[in-house]
Amino acid sequence: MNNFSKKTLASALLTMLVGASSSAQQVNNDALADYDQRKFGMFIHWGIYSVAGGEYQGKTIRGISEWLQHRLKIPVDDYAGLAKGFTASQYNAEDWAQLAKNAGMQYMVITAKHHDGFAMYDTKISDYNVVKQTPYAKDPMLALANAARRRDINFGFYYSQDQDWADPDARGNDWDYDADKRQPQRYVNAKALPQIDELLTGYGDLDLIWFDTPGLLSKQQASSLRDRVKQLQPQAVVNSRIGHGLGDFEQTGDNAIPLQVLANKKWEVPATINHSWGYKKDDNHWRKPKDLIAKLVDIVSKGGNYLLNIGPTGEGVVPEPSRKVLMDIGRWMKVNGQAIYATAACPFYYHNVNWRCTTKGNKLYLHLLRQTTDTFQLQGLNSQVKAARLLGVGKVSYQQSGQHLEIKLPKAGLYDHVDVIELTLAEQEVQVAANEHRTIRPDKIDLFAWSARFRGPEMLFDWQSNSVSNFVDITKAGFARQSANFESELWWYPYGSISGKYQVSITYACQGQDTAGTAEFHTKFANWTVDTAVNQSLACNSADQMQTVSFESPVDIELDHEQLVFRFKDFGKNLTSFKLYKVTLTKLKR
Ligand code: FHN
Repeated sequence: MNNFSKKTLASALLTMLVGASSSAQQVNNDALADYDQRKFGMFIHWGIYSVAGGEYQGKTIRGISEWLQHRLKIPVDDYAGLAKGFTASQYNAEDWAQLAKNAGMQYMVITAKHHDGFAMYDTKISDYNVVKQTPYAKDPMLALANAARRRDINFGFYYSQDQDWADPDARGNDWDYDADKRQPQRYVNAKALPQIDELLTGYGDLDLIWFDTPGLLSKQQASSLRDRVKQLQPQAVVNSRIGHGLGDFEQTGDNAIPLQVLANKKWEVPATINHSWGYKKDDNHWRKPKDLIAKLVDIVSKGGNYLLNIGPTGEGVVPEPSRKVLMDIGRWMKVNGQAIYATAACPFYYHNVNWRCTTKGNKLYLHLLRQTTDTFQLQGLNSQVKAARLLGVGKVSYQQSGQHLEIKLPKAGLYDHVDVIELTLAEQEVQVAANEHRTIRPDKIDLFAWSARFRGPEMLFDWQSNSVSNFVDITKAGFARQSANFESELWWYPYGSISGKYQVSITYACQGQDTAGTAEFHTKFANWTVDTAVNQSLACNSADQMQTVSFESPVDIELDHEQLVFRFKDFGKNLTSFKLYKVTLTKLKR
């Protein structure tokens, strides 16, 4: 099939998936199909916050570095001083684009203006920009856009349309400006719309515009931004953080992966390699290549795209650990990218975190995340397997009897990356037994520690024990207890797939006479307010073996609960040895 017909077929498939509501919003289906096929992108957070790296006048903020100004309530005039340190002396657009290419990334999104309101391009709308305020004194964006395009990497801009801490009429800065006097329409007319126009007219063909934190803008204001994009660059897709349901594709929360396959709409997970988006000097909690490859696989297998972030310094240096991780992912992608790009979501339900799958026509790719024996068993496959091979290695033997498939692997034990088995099927499409189909099981749901978003930077996942450890007693660490402090929490995202009254039980290990503390499980709405919370003291034992404890009270889960959260309400003596394997929700009969 040539490229055009491939694109048209993909576009037709996506139209079927996305359905009528999107066509009413005039989605460019070819562009959306192209975006869907690319799967893996590079996000770049670069601004004058990159100069501070999370430190300002001897204070280090906990949490994400690009929020420095907001956390410390730094007046705009003082914060602007950071621009003097923005030299970009090592910035090399070709090198950044090549890094993305080597990592197997096929699109790129960079912050043209983050919440601080500082434009990282040559805007004529305000002098608060990289050309006028920094010693670098140039526009870094065109070179990057062109470097990306030369490598067939799609290119787009991030634009914070609602928060702008340098504008009295925008949302966010209530330490310099009086929120009551704010006139958002004036800001939209005078800054947001004209800047969006500049970005859409000055940098060639853009593939996407990535809005963020919709906040207070009205539907009419958000529509005016979207209309501008569609008039000036009809092929550019827009993410759902434009607000009011006006996006071409859905944005999950940051680092938030849905529990199960979501194949009825296109979506993307923006994610960090450490825990900050902007460069942060003290954030050395770099995720390992295996963890990130597994996340990529998990996301793509559920129908999403993965937008993975780098945070260069004010000199334009990509921190070495993130560079290294990306190179490792790239090596994996060279062999296994065929099981990622242009694939469709897995048709199976996932009972555990040991494997994920993707499909492409008559190919079924089994991604082995956690394999402890030398055979892999798959239940519920109704298609006939014609051939099986381990990508990068070669043929593997298998036995199929009815709906049961057993594959013999060349080695046993835990691998340090993800191995992929490609099955060639007799049918043009994978057939799955109804009882193994991907719909979430409403009666009993395992929330595995691995599939959660880890909120605290210190938390560690261990593939061997399949559990998360290193929960921090934030009161001891000397941090005030606020949400911004990123205490040790696990967040799961059901995306409307769970509702009802559930018994909560947790499977964990900890060692000693005392407790690990009082665990809390709670539900949250999209605005992050806690709805229902239940708690339970967690006893430890000398054997340090996994045990399951049920909470005394059940929890009510509603369809619009965005997050399900595990955390410690208070901290016991044995917290340091605590390891969480999973939280199980069992539906109670009414
Ligand atoms: O507040 C921002 C944050 O700084 C970062 O840019 C992320 C990336 O998805 N978006 C916002 C929070 O969701």
